[in-house]
Amino acid sequence: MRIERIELRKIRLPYVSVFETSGCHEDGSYAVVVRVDGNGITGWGESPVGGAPFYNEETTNTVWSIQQEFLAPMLLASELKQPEDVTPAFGRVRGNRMAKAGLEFAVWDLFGKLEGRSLAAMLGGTRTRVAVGVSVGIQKDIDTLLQVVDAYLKDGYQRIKLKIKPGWDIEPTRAVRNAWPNLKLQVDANSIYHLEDAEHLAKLDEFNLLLIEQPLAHDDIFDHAKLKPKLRTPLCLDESIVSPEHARWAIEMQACDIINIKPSRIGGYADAKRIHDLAQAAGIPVWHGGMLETGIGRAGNVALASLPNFTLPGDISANARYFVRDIVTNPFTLNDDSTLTVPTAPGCGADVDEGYLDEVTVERWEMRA
Ligand code: OSB
Ligand code: MG
Repeated sequence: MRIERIELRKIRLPYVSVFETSGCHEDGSYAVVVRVDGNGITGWGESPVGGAPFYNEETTNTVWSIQQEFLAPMLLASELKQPEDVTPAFGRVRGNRMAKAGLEFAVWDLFGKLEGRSLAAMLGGTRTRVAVGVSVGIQKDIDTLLQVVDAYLKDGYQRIKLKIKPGWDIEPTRAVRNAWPNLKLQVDANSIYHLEDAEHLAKLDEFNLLLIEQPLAHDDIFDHAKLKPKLRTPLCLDESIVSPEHARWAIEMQACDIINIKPSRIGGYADAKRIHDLAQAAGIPVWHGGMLETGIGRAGNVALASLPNFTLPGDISANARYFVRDIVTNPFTLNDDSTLTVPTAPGCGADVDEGYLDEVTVERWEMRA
């Protein structure tokens, strides 16, 4: 089949609260929402990129530009037998994986609707519910942090991730661990430390954490391999794993115990599934990260997380944790076992609220074959 029309939108959708990490301050979604049409069917996707290049190199404007100048024409020129054909069609474009992912997602959604299959079924999902937790941003003080965590636990979330940075690491983690001795707890440094901080990071070992995520540079694998034997806490990579090759290198170098999979960071579901499969073969567990997605990306995340090697709870909270009103009419709600239910409808399962999407759209662009 051929894609006949591609539509891109920049949106501005405020978060319920500011989300702060060691490098980012996110007050809302600056995603690019993608619509593709072909064979009379519409597919939706999302590049859940930040407004600034503080997580990875991409921004709303780089995604916008690369999609318009290169990826959209490449996609319109491609004969697609299956959604997996999108990744090689974009093969000449280096990097820019969030830009690729938004379009690839939309093609999976379209094929799913065409074939009457859910995204989870197409990807090989084996669960009907996926375990999830909440990623808690850096707070102004420890009392506030304890109140924020308490509120999420009262909402029913059974796993908490704390964002850490120098000056906000050992003591906040200690405070949360002391307040909830049996809580499933993990931390994420978003690339802010250096190998010389190994001894400092080892102070986290006493808190019985599920994992520490991406302590060292966003593009590093080598120093993580040196850091890993210095920590008892399992080491997880996020930013550094941008392709199946990077996952293989990290596994062969023993740079991590666990991998965080975000399809947007990796350029799409097809390569995300490849990473899942090769980690599974190597005995490395994976879990599903998040990029504060709207309901479109979120539905796809839940589908992907239904694959068997996603054995730790994901950063895929219910839509209401992020937005007062999302751009879908069927938001996820948390089940009482701290899970979300995997969509079974054809495609990714998100029902886009086109009226509200129009309201939050700040710029629109389209291209026809
Ligand atoms: O590193 O996992 C991260 C959000 C934006 C950028 C990077 C990260 C995050 C999160 C949020 O931790 C997870 C979520 O979507 O809830
Ligand atoms: Mg992370």
